[in-house]
Amino acid sequence: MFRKLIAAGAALTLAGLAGQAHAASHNRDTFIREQDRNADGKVSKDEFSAGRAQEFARMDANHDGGLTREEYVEDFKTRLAAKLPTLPAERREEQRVREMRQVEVRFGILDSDKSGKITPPEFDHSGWMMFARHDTNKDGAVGADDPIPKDDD
Ligand SMILES: [Ca+2]
Ligand SMILES: [Ca+2]
Ligand SMILES: [Ca+2]
Repeated sequence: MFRKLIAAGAALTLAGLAGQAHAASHNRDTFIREQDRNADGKVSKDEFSAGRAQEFARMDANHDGGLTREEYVEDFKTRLAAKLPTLPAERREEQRVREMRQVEVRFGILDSDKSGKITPPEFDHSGWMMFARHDTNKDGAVGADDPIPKDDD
């Protein structure tokens, strides 16, 4: 049990670090914290849509409307480099290796047609899947009133 709790804690830390990882968070409260741009405690569809579009544009370094593996990974690397110093020194390298491995996996998932680029529809698809997952009461917004799915941590 204790061991399980520690594992859950580690997973949460990881989720927190991966936070702005374009895979909108699996954790409802993290999701709200990251996507609630007008700070009313809820994420509306418009808000989410605007935030995702902005995020995509930021990552699309050469502005060609697609995210290459390099653009996607470089953007993540920059943010990871800013966050790693907040971890205990002895855990940083391990965490870095793990997160870099995960970002590669995420790219492969997001690039669903394996064209080598994440297109806006692919990016949106994954985002809306996550939005729908969190909006458990199906009122079109994600808020603290949405019961957390049973399979969540
Ligand atoms: Ca909001
Ligand atoms: Ca690009
Ligand atoms: Ca809702």
